[in-house]
Amino acid sequence: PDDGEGDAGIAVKTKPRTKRPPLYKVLLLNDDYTPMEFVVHVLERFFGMTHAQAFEVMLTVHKKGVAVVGVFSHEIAETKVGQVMDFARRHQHPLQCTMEKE
Ligand code: NFA
Repeated sequence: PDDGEGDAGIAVKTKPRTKRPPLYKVLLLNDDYTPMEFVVHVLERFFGMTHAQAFEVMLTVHKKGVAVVGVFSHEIAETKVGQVMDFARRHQHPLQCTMEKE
């Protein structure tokens, strides 16, 4: 605990620093095999997008190769990635979802 004094009894200011937790981008990657409708469904189901939003984001991934589909705390991002990877594997689609520190 900083008592606000240096070794020689000199007052030393310590800035009150509030620490915000780091955020993580969740990325969806394009592939040649996952059906477009499946990707749209994933975006609606796990990222709370409307059908129109989901379709738009799906097309961005399809055309650009990758897109950020959300930004979350580490724990929430990990959960989303796990849910998408699980769901894709259960339906035997190669869809890939990853996360990276913002
Ligand atoms: N490229 C896939 C197709 O043409 C669709 C897709 C979009 C897959 C976004 C993965 C992510 N069926």
